[in-house]
Amino acid sequence: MPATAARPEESPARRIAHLDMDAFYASVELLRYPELRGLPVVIGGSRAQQPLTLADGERRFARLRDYAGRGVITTATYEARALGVFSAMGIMKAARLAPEAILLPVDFAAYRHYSQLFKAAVAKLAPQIEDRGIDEIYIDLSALADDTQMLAQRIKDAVRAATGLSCSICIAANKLLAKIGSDLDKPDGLTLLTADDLTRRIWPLPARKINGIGPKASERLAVLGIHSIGDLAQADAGFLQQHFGRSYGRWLLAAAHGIDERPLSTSSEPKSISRETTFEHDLHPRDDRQILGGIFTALCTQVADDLRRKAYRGRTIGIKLRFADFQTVTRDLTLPTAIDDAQGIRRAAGECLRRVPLDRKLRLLGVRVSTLSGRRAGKDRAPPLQRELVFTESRELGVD
Ligand code: DCP
Ligand code: MG
Repeated sequence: MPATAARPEESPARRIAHLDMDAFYASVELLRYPELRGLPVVIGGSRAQQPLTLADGERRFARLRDYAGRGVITTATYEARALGVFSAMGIMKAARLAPEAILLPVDFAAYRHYSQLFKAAVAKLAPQIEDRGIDEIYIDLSALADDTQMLAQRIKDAVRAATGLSCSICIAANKLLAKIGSDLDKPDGLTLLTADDLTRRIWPLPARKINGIGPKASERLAVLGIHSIGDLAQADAGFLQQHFGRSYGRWLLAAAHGIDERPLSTSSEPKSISRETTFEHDLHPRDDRQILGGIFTALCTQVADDLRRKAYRGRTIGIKLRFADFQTVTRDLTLPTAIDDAQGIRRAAGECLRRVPLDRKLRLLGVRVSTLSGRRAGKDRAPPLQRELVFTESRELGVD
């Protein structure tokens, strides 16, 4: 009997979506150049491939056949994929397969912008989101009342309304299945996977379709005669553990049976909020006392604003000084209650400052508030500590 049989049943209430944008970079480019719709288009060029706009307004695009260099394709439209051109392929190689395909340069700023737009649109409908990168997210829909199909459609519609772009979404019992499923009906897919679909739709797929079975593992599996997810599901637990180690061997079998109890990692809770600034010119605590005082107060005000905007208070107030020789010193103190006001932060930070000998020029000053508690979530309840928010700023100082 497989090792998975002893595991508890997955809670039927879980509904996890995986959403992945279709041909993401290429689709963003098509918003800008709609005349390229329906054509094989490849994204991967640099400035030299920037389209030229002629006097009559017509645009002239670079073609793959004209490319010389060592660039790599980031993505391609589905029309280009039909010609055998894919992500990570060298552009010169792609040019041999699809010489007439259009080549466009990458514009990460535009892709980041559309990434934020689609994520914000989804967050309005379903706030439990795990961010998996520029074009994919997991969404936990378990707490929502609506019909699964309707929810999926509503999310797709919201993404399209916010961006003009299509995405593929799968809703399943867990992240592992949802991730596999969102690829099944691409592009513009809407896939619902139920327990019955495991043997019918998942088992025939190659083992490498499981997120976590990379090229090396799938090669080793193939050597052992295991090609499909179904083959893996039928494999002996001891055999797998013997070849892949206890932990990975167990995981392989569980994954092939569609078992995955990982929760979404939705938290983006900061563990501290800070502001720091590097001066244009080094400043001396005595000679530039007034300027430094102004900067110090401004940093405290900015941190207080950040705290309020994000609805946090903090108990630990700290400072950071970096001297001209790059020696860095920090001091902090912890208050009995959490605060978020600029005066309180300034007072506490001033106390910290008194504990540093100020006899040399400084190049950086920073103020940090930590031991955060979320105001919305009730008094002084510490949020999970995960990452730091640091706002850095360089500003010009008119030193007289
Ligand atoms: N990307 C990249 N290099 C790769 C793979 C991807 O730069 N080797 C970039 C370009 C893609 C984006 O990441 O547009 C998202 O990757 P996907 O794997 O989701 O690919 P696409 O969104 O382009 O296509 P699909 O419709 O298959 O999701
Ligand atoms: Mg994608």
